Amino acid sequence: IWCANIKLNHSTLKLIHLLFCSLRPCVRRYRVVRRLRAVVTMSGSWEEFFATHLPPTDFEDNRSLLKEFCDRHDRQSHRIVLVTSGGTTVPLEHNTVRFVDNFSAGKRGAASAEYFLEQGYAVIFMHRLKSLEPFTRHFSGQKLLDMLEMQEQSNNTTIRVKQDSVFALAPVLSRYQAAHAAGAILHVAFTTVSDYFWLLRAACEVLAKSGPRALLYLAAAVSDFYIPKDSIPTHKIQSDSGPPVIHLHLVPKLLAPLVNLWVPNAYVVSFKLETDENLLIPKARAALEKYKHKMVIANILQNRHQRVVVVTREANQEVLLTREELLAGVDIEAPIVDEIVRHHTDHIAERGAAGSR
Ligand code: PAZ
Repeated sequence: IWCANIKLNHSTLKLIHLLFCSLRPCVRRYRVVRRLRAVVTMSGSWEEFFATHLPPTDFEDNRSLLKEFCDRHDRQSHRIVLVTSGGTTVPLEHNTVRFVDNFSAGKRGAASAEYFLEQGYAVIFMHRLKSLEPFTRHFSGQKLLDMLEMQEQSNNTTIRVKQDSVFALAPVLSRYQAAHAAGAILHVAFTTVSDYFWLLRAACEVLAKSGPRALLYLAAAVSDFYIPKDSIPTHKIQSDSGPPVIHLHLVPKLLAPLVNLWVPNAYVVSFKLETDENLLIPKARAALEKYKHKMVIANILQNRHQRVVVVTREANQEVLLTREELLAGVDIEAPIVDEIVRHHTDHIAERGAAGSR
């Protein structure tokens, strides 16, 4: 006012104040509309994706299992975590002989699921078929068979765990049996990126009821590209007609509707994988800024099992294993899960308090 060299008397100032107060709800409504419009603009493509791609054949069975699992744990007010794990495929033919795949082995998701169970969470383990799974991951390849010995006496064959393997098998077996006896873990499997999208949305639909008790831990390596259904040939691509030209499209970014529409009260953790260290933190921060979820776990391909950075709005926190810890088989997922559980507890307290106000 002074800069503009205009003098306003008291009643004019009061009028301006009143005008501002009456505009405030409109400003708030404008912000909400702008946020919704952003989702709708982005949603064009995710809705189109679901409208043009059929659900996987076992979809209804999995949807019922998800509903039953979440209802049961909701009744007991348990925290539920959805862990996604492993890579998605992009088929090049409907009768699929060939497909585009990625590197993910599913170690991050499988190990994290075990640590969430230890912390008392009910776990939906949504994983790529045949990728690593909780508990069995400790005995992949020939490890399990190497632990056994067989004795044959006349018609009687006995198979036993070798004495020096008992110490390795017993603790894992006991945690496995406890989790299954308590019905604390549900496995659902996907293969293609389209299967993954359908299952993810179905899981969100049932998790929405858990409000802030739901935690989404999206560690799967989901393809950024796909071939729309209409552009995929039915039969095996033949080589007679020369090298094929394959046109990949960008997949819709489901994090936008997931955070804003499907599970708006859940604590959502996404992952960011890069190969260039210089891009890692800027891209993790850009994702937080864009999708407005709670946390990004940033990691570099080559050392992803030794170092991650936990990126939240407030800070970047490095989680690092020493070389000795890594060689001794320590899982970096243990401190990652501890950190997330701490943040999730705060989130439940905040949202719970907001709900009761
Ligand atoms: O599955 P894995 O243990 O071999 O690797 C884990 C990971 C790198 C897939 C995961 O930590 C991750 O970053 N997932 C998201 C990848 C992405 O940016 O799409």
